Amino acid sequence: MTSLLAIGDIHLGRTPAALHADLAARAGQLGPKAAWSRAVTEAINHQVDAVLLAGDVVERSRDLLVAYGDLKSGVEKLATAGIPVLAVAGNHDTLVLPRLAREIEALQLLGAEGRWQERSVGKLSVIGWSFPRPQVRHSPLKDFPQPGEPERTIGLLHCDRDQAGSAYAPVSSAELRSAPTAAWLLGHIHQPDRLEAPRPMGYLGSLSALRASETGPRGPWLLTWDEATGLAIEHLPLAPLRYEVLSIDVSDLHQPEQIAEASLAATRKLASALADQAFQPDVVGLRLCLTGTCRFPRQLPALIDQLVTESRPWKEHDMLFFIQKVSVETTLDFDLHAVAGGSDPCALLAQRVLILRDCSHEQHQALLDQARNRMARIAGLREFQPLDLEIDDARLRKWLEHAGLRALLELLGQRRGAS
Ligand SMILES: [Mn+2]
Repeated sequence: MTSLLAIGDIHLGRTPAALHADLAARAGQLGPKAAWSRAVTEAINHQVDAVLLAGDVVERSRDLLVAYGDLKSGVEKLATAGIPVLAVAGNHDTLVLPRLAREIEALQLLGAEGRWQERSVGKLSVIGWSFPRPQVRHSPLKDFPQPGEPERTIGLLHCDRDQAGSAYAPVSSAELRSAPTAAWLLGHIHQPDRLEAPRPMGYLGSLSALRASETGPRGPWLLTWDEATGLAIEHLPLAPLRYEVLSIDVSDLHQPEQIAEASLAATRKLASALADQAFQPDVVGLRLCLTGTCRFPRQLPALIDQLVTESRPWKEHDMLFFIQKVSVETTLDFDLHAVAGGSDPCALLAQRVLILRDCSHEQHQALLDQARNRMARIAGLREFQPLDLEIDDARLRKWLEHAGLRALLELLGQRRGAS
């Protein structure tokens, strides 16, 4: 049997973002460095034949020393255990990975200078291609060579799949499918694909969550091959930090305070599901999503603010949980069409919300354009320029609808004089 541990984007040198302030001191044990060290241990425990790195190993291409120590100690541990490391360079590490490969003997760069290169590992063969410079606008698969034994060849590539015109090695799914390999293990996109036998093909995903939006399990993949059964692949979600979306239906809640209890109950359920799995994260950042019909919409903004800023991490099943974000997807307890029927300010506002929701309405585009002009002026202010805000129609519509409904709730509340 031959086995490989395949690792997607590590981004050594990046510190985990969006941690709770109480956990700031532990950031170093929750980020890429810690996940890399766990992956090394796992590779040694499984006695794999090689570790594969699919690019973006380091965060910044210029800083040799930021990633050098951590990468080197892992690679050397693997070398001592007789496990070679094969890496392709991604767009982030065109300068630093070749330099690291020269400095660290056991680290082998595959496909330098943008030329495909094949290496045999046990009974398998790994073929890879490295970014020769930070931007490559053509598909590396254009000059993919015919491997000796395609049914035993594993392709390793950092690329932008199905994004024609991308500056990061654009390839199409069709190209990948028709290339003669037994598997494609890809780097670049941080959301892991569902990699499955008999022909695993897709993104390995980031080794650990680099942003709070990178939700769900993160870790390396264990690929095994034997003569009788062929390829098998398994995700090992060993990253110490994980973000999870928790949906909470608020329809049956009568008081705003009950949201905290509902969040605890949902977290307990998640915790016991995680406890049953082979790997548990140390820390879980919760992204609560409130759904259903809310009986106290006016109190929601203040409550959410409080949940995010005042709640502290708590422990369930030996894992620490904290609330990272709360988003509101609740529906209203009033009929927007009925409100829009009148002629008062509430009605005028409700009419515009309805126009926002109706793409075919004659005033729809004009409303968006008007808002874009106003927002572009603000986004263009020197203070906000680093945000590099892209104001596309979809985001604009969401922002406007959100603001419109919030104002409408306030107005309706004032009209009723209560709640
Ligand atoms: Mn990346």
